[in-house]
Amino acid sequence: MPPSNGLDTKKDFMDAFETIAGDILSELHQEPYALPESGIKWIKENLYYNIPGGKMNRGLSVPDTLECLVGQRELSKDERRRAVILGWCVEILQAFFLIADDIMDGSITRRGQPCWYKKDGVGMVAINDSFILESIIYKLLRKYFRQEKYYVDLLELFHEVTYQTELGQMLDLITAPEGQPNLSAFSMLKYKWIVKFKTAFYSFYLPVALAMHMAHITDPAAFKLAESILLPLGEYFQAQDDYLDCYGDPAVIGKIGTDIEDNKCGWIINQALERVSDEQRRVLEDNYARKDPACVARVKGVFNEVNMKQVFADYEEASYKQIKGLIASADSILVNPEVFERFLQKVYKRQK
Ligand code: DMA
Ligand code: MG
Ligand code: MG
Ligand code: MG
Repeated sequence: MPPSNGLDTKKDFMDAFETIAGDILSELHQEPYALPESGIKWIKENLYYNIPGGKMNRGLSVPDTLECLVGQRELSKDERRRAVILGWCVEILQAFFLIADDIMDGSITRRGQPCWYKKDGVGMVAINDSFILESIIYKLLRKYFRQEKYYVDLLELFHEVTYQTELGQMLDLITAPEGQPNLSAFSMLKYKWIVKFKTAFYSFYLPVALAMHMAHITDPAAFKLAESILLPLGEYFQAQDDYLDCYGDPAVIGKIGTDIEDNKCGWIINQALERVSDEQRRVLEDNYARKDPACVARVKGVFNEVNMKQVFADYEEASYKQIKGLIASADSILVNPEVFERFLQKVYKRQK
């Protein structure tokens, strides 16, 4: 029996991180890099501080999905090892985005510790550190996949998904100019575009598409099918993230919410705007996007008045049903629907 979802899987996954970090650091010791010891120490800290420590759902889902796609037969040791490497590449991509995201969002904590840029002695060096993490993805792909027929597919996929995420982050940021609330610039339509691009492609489509390449799936219809389920799932996931930003427990989610202060076009504000009176709307206009706890409290007060907790609970149920429906009607010859079902179960009603 292949280890499915259990502790072994997680332990194997963590062990592989040591190998990856070792690969990267030992290459930097040698020519042509011969990186001075201070640089080696810095990169080591960058890797260990920023890459592990999350839920690792994205990374773990690459070997998990591959196992599902090959069906009855067990993964070979080599297949599993390489699926795990691809999983870490997704986690590294995520770490790269998060370092930059925390700077741009002015966040304080991440995964229960100070954001990297907030650490003493790091500051804006963090910008370059995020670029280094991105470059490391391509080092690993080259080392472990260069001989594969699908190597170029992996490269193109990482490049495209990175571009998509950056476009999403851009629209997220320009729709939230600092200190200048303009609630009429928000809409659910814009929201959906932002979250599809900033979150859904890299968090949900990418890990599955990587496993599909490893399983030698080449039919474009199979990739389209995966997208048609995983993008809506990603939208639901980001709505949860937005909800938790306001209502989650920082001790559980590992980060302190900043969306109200940051003027974000998030799920809660868009849903609230569809339900407020003129008077409540004025309270939102006067208090949204202000870095003052009293203003944040007034915004949350209006959210409570229009019952956003219940609105979210209803949305969560509706999303679950909608995605269940998408999975049920998917062509199971193209992709084993179990792939999507596992993802859905991982995110449904999550608290962190
Ligand atoms: C997350 O948006 C998107 C990316 C690409 C990191 P966010 O700022 O809501 O994320 P978080 O709540 O984790 O800061
Ligand atoms: Mg953020
Ligand atoms: Mg952000
Ligand atoms: Mg968030």
